[in-house]
Amino acid sequence: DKLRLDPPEFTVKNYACQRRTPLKHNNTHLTHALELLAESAAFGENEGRSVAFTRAASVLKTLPRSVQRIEELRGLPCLGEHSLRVIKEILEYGASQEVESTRQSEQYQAMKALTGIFGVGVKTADRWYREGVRRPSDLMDSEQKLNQAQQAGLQHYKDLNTCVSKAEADAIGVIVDQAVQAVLPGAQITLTGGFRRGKESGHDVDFLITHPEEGKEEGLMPKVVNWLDTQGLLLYQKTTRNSYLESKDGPARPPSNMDRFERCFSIFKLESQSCSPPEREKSHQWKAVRVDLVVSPFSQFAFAVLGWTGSKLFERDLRRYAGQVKNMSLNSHSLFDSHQRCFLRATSEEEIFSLLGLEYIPACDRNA
Ligand code: DCP
Ligand code: MG
Repeated sequence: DKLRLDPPEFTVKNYACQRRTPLKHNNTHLTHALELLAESAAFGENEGRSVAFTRAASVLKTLPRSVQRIEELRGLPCLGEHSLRVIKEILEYGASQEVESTRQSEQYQAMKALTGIFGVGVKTADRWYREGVRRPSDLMDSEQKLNQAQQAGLQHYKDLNTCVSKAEADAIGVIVDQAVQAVLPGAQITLTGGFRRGKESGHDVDFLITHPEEGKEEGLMPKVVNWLDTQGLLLYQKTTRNSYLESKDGPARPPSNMDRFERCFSIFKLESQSCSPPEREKSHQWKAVRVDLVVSPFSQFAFAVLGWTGSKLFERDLRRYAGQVKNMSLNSHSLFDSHQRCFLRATSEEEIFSLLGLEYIPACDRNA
């Protein structure tokens, strides 16, 4: 019939790293719904289902205009039966029953609130939920044992669940640069994560630190953290050491996808920017802000920037594409060619895309 003979309305490539995903798009009413189902699946530790909904949402983000009819989606990748059913319902009735009942459910709301505590993952939140915990305040005078991160998370719950603005991220950038220059002149810092993709707000601020002279960056993190701490700028910090071993012909392959840079998960005490000093006296004079610091050797810097810019789905698909299409193994340290059995060097993100045979996607279009 006629419908089948019509060419598809849109064409979209399969992997997120093969297409441009700008920050602003035309289908937020659909993507928010699918992302809520993805989140709920993640709360149920169903990663496959969660990624499937995330991928479906991501495809809709790349479309140049708002979807009106389900038929327009014919031929698009990553849209499973379940996602299509949800989309169809929203297009026809304005909302999806499954999405709305999930949003209202006690379990979803409790898991959302509990995983919103810094230091609390799905496993812990789920255990607490089964033990009757529903809100962060339920933890205040309960028997539950909290580790240091969770204690800090609970203490600064409100601030840490208030979005970080770009202005606040920039203010923290100035402080981090000061700290880094004080302990290692010539070191360079780069804003990564969502803010590098052009987001105007985020849940944390991510920085990558390096030094153009290879080796100079070794042991840098404890010094930076100590400097910040001495200035009274840290409410919490946990530093993990670099566990990555260099071998003769290149970086050794890490056993997992996790990267092994020197890393610091922290909570900054950011003095209020806008208020004048007398106003500051009155009430809240500072804000707790989550900051992630990562130190990379210069030789791995391009891979580190690419790996820490995100989005998470873009990263996932870059790695999947490298493995499935190119028989290569990509992580935040290196690119390994399994066929030639060697590491491929690169000094820029552009080079890495080119080694993967991909068109270069600028950071602002990696909002997959
Ligand atoms: N990342 C990673 N491995 C991790 C954590 C993060 O590869 N264990 C990457 C992918 C993310 C980026 O680093 O896009 C930053 O992580 P965030 O969780 O801070 O995510 P975003 O910065 O993208 O978003 P938000 O605005 O929520 O901070
Ligand atoms: Mg971030």
